Amino acid sequence: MENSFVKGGEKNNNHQPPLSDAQSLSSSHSHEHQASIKYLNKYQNSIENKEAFWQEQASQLQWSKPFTQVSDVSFDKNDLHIRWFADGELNVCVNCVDRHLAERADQPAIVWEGDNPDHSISLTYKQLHEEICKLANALESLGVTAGDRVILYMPMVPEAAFAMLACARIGAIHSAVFGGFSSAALADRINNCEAKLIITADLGLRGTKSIPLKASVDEALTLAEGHSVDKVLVVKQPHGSGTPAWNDKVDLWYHDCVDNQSTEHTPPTFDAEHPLFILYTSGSTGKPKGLQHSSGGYLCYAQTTFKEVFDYRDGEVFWCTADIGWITGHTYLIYGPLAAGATTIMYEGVPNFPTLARFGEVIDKHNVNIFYTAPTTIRMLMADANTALSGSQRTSLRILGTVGEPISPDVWQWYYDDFGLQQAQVVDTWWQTETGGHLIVPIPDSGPVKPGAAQRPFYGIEPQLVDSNGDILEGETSGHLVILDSWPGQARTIWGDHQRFIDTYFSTYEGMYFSGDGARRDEDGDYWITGRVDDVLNVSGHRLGTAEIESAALTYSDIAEAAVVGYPHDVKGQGIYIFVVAKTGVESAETLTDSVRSKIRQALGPIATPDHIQWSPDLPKTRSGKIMRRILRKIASNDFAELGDTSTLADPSVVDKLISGRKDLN
Ligand code: 6R9
Repeated sequence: MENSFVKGGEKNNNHQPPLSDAQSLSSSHSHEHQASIKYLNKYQNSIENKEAFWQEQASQLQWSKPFTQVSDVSFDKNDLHIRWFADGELNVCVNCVDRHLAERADQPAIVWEGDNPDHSISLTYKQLHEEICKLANALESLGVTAGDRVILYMPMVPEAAFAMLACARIGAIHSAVFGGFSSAALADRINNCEAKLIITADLGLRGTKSIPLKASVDEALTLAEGHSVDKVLVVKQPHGSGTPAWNDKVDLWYHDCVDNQSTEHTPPTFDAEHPLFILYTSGSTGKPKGLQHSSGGYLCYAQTTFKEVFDYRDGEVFWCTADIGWITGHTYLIYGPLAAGATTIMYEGVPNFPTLARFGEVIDKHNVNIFYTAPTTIRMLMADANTALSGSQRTSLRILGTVGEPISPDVWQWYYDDFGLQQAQVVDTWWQTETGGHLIVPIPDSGPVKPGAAQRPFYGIEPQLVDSNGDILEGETSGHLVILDSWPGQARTIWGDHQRFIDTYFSTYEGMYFSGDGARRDEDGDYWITGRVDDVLNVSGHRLGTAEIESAALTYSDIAEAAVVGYPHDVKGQGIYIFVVAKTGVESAETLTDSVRSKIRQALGPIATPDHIQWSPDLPKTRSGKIMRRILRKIASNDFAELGDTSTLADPSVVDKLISGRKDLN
């Protein structure tokens, strides 16, 4: 991509600097904030000639059989279907690895940085290809065939990347489950997708903590009664404890299956719409949803956004800190960078091990040019900036990305000024598990950047704001964020429940994809994401449904009712606050707080551990029995001033009791 932000690969200080503070965004300066003509032209063209635009992008993949139709899409809830490049055939793994061998066999594809600062491994495209072929052969010899589901419950080790790509190679559908999820959450996913095989490790390592992954898989298989798992492949970690509990009928060591396999494997080809992976994410109701992504459209979108949004240039080193258990770890740790022939860093550990200086040290050690992380991590670094910035120069940085939650202008500014030394452009990328890749983002060179704003639609993307009737709002305004038309990277369905897919995303506002987020559009037409408008929390950049946490609490036999809300949290963005009502007859309920907390942890995993548990004699309900969460959110946030109208409550006196209970907790 042609780009004047930095010319000819040299560092250049002539680019238009991002605005130095949020104040300078007043409307009197709005003429300075216009997006660049070049971006506007390209954007306009991508909308007016959408098919031609995506045809051009998709032609940058290697197709075994070219497609003749670009898209076949309807957002009508009575006829919902999303298909891109549907009669084309390709192999996703070939596109990420094999096709680069001619030119990049000896270029590092994945650089793995261990939890221990003395451990790192560089794998060239050639070596990556060999490892994937060996595993693909092993999976086939275990009877895994195209369309089978394979769960990956893995630490951030190279085998996790081999596993994703080997599945893609043989057409097996992978479903990565974050290692921080509990065995109960894993069991739900095993059953939901009817997994045939699980790939895991004996232990995971995060800082000084060991995570007993294999033991959790054992537990999950006990919980997932009648499951369909034949085999569990276990990667032996050098720091492993020796022999985990073992079931000879099911468990196999990864190295025993893989080491003697051939390093060659002839890749079959698959339809563009063949499912590549399922990834579970939380919604406002019920159990997590398994979003199903495609092969051709997803990869086209991953590659295009990776190259454009990070302005990737040949030979650069890219580091995305996300875990492969999340969508960011799929699109921008594995598929996007490898499709583009980049060098991608995979880091096993956590930001503060051995110290908070680690991220800077890793950036220097591997000369990282593009760094992509979450606001929660930036806030963590910022909270002890001296340590975080010590011991590293970070002069290799050219682009700094952020994702997962709104970034406040002060955090944005620190990221730009202090972490990036005012030399790297910040790109705040808004997107979702459902969208497959970036949708709203200040593409480098698309015009001046505003701290805290995701700003501009990516090429081919048509965002809009609507009111509660679904009427499109014009100009400077706030509303619910919808997307009017499809893009290739969009999820195709919810695994096993297409109706839920339609109901969740295409029924609130007819003919539009509803994101579940709210946003503001400013006088320049730039978007500012304000956060979820449904009952989904964003804790440290992770999505959690309040309903899931409530049902976990309700499995505790002494609890009659539970209501979960989010409240502002300095580092996590949002903290989890749970109001619980004990069953009649339960005495000194407060003494049960710790065991309720561990029950929820057990049910969902450590990321869902409540920050505050408040016992209350009752919850604020309307006369029709609906919990007024608006009031609970205010109370949890210690904001008692404007509780709004409480007259419709069945028992308004409950509010005072909640407030005094809140004050006692402080
Ligand atoms: C990629 C990812 C999606 C939800 C999304 C929104 C929030 C993500 C954001 C952001 C403000 C950004 N979100 N990026 N909010 N600015 N740049 O995070 O996917 O885990 O599915 O979460 O995260 O609320 O709806 P996912």
